[in-house]
Amino acid sequence: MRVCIIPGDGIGPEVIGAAAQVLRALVPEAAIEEAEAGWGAFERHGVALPAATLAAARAADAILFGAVASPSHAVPGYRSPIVQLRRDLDLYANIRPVSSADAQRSVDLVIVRENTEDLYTGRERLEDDGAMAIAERVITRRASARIAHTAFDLARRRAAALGRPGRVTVVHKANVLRVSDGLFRETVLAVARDYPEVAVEEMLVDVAAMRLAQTPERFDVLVTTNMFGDILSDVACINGGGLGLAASANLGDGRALFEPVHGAAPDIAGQGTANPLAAITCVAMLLEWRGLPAARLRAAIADVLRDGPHTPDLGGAARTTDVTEAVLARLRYR
Ligand code: GGG
Repeated sequence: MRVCIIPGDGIGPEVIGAAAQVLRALVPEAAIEEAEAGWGAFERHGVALPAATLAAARAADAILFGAVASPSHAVPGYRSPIVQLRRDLDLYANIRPVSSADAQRSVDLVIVRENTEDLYTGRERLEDDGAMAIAERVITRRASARIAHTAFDLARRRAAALGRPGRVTVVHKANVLRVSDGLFRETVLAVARDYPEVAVEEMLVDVAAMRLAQTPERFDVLVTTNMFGDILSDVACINGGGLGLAASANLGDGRALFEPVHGAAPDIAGQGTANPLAAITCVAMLLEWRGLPAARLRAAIADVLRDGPHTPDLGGAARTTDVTEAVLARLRYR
């Protein structure tokens, strides 16, 4: 198996270093190749996603991506490398599972986010001598239909595995964005008719945000557009112990990139205190996607979550290396 690792900026190298150690321990024969992307790469090479990185990502069986820190102001020549990777590799489905870290709640949901279009196509411009900024929101029937199939297929598989009916919540704002979200809504509801055994409901994005905070147990699979999914998945991951534990998969047909949901966290970068468990959980998702066993790794992560050591985001004082070593130690003895 060829795995391309792209550590990126900030805490990306720290957590991807941990994930690579775990991957090497479980799959010693994996060929791991490192490639650059992000703000650091832009400063070194004048491009945030060098051609060599894109080529390495294309050639790999799977990609492990850390985090990038794109500036919030326009920088000539700079494009977000993760948004570009998702689009160039056609990784159209962003899968963000959340399950409750504490045994008192029974949250077990997955946000399925369309990953290639919406406001993230970068079609923005200034008009009126710079007095007006315009961003084009692109929603297509094709992308909406394929993300809908991803969500309903997932709900069907989860229902079979968990022995209970499946449900998909279609999240949109079609009461205001009548044309763009109107097309998304209509397309997803048409696909729903192919899955009569899966229940379907609609929810406005603002209501979904409130319910994800208030009653997350009620959700199974949510499907939504790119930006709503980006925001809602950060809200949802509060129920799974916070951003330090949230892992995600970006899936295309036969391709996959796995990344922690968290960003580059410049405030703690270089301190050795970043929580590596989201990145390590990405390794579990990668193995499962390849059809390889990941139960030992999942159990090791659960043990460390229960017994510690914990990094500061979980109330502990452990370092990234302590948590990584604890996971590796459990893998040795399991
Ligand atoms: N690992 C996810 C990640 O890097 N999140 C931050 C993010 O998506 N940033 C977009 C960017 O900086 O271009």
